[in-house]
Amino acid sequence: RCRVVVLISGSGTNLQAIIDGAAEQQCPYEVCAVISNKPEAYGLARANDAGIETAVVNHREYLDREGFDTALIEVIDRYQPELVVLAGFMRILTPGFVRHYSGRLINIHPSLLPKYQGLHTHQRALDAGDSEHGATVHFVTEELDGGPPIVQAVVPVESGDTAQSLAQRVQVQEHIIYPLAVEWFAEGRLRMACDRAELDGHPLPASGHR
Ligand code: 3YE
Repeated sequence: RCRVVVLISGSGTNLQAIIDGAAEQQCPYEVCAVISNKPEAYGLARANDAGIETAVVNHREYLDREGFDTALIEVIDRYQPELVVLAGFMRILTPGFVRHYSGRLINIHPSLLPKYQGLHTHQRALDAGDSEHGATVHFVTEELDGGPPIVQAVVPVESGDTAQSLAQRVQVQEHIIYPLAVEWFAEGRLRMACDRAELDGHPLPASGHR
């Protein structure tokens, strides 16, 4: 089975969806470790409950971004993962880190990229009066939330929505598309080639289309 390491900073609901996926019959991946930059992250308890190894690499204990990322690489690579999954991991990664895992590092972002890179995406979609919002799984490149998209989920914005109600609707879909993307990768169906994602050898739509 494809060895996956998951990085978290918080409650880990996407982590839980990925753990639940791994428990299904004939799942092509296994979560071999969960690593958090925050010692108090609830996702660590989720991993423990599932019998998965955990580690903390606390960014506050490092002088700079390079030092933190180097330490993180060292811990991740002990598990020899084929895929590294960011699941609510809230640190911007250095070019060196991104290069080290190029083509085997993915993230989920709560917007229909290329719209709303960065933070506060649900409020920004509401403020813009968008009728649709969603989430995007993408390969991680140097540019924050700028890497090739793999799969998007679209949800309607409903009248009376708040950032919280909209976030909830988006998260239901995140928990479907993230395990799906991990499965595709584990089955050898998903690649990053020349800054494009490919599924079964066919290019996936670049950012800006879907
Ligand atoms: N790094 C690169 N490219 C990417 N990290 C993530 C995706 C992604 C990436 O596509 N190079 C919040 C936004 C980061 C922020 O500014 N974080 C601060 C720390 C804040 C904190 O610790 O609470 C920082 O300085 O990194 C994953 C998503 C990152 C979101």
